[in-house]
Amino acid sequence: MATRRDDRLRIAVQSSGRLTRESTDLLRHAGLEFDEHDRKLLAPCRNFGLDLLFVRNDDIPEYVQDGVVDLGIVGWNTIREAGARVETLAELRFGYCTLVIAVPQNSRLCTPAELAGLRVATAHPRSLREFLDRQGIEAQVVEIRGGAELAPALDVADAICDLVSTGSTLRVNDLRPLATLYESQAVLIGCPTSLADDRRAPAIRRLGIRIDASLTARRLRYVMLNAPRSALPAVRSILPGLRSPTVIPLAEPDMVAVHAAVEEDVFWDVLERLKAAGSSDILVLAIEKMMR
Ligand code: PRT
Repeated sequence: MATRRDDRLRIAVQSSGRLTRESTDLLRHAGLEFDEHDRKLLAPCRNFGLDLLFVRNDDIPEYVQDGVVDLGIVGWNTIREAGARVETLAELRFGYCTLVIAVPQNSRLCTPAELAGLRVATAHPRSLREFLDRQGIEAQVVEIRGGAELAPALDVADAICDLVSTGSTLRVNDLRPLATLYESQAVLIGCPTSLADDRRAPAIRRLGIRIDASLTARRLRYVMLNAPRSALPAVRSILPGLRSPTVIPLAEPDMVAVHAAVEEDVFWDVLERLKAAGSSDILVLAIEKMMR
């Protein structure tokens, strides 16, 4: 366990890669002020007792597990692959991807069971072996550092196991998915020792509340609309899962204004239904922060 010199928290963030921008954006949106400089490993926050440590993605699970840092932002797949003992504190809703086994378009393989006796190239050997063991498939795992998609064309492997987000890398390389191992997104992770440490836990909780408020605000829209009072039951029934909306009488008799927060996932559907129920002058605003 690394010795820590002070009581400032440390959070590990990918230094340069797919998760970097959204990780730092999230922390800024949670109200943290810091500067990023090229080639600087450490960015101290000016308004919170926290230092950002910019490191390689694959190092983050171990740094968090060993207490080199208290917190980290990393893809869930990376923790799973590292087998790290860390606590997942929040799902961050970016860095979405799926770990799949894929084969050449013209392959005769239709099921993962048919991989028995064949070679699968991957940079995710632990996840692949776990999957093969669970399914009782005896295939050869060919460990590579990257560029798995080229392995079948180079006759290094018969199939690959790699992360997919848009699917374009598979398409460009004439591959098709055969099986899905798991889905992943970026997560906030914590070191179990730091979380149990009375000197660190309160600050971690405060930071967690800020990040949560920021995440909640990001997935909600504030909707304001006008509606005939007679349409109120229908309008309210369209705004499910939320606490009772705010209803304000308007100067025009029999008209009310309704204000409510609506989940981004169902946002367009809800808007169409509100309109069909007789709502008008629908105004939609972004929410800066939201604490439940
Ligand atoms: O460079 P560093 O050492 O810091 O790490 P790294 O090379 O592992 O980082 P990076 O930036 O490639 O990936 C960081 C994390 O982003 C991953 O651990 C995942 O959690 C997440 N992520 C999300 C992805 C993808 N989507 C993704 N599509 N990571 C990699 N890919 C690759 C995939 O391996 C394949 O080569 O993108 C290609 C497929 O993409 P599509 O869009 O064509 O399907």
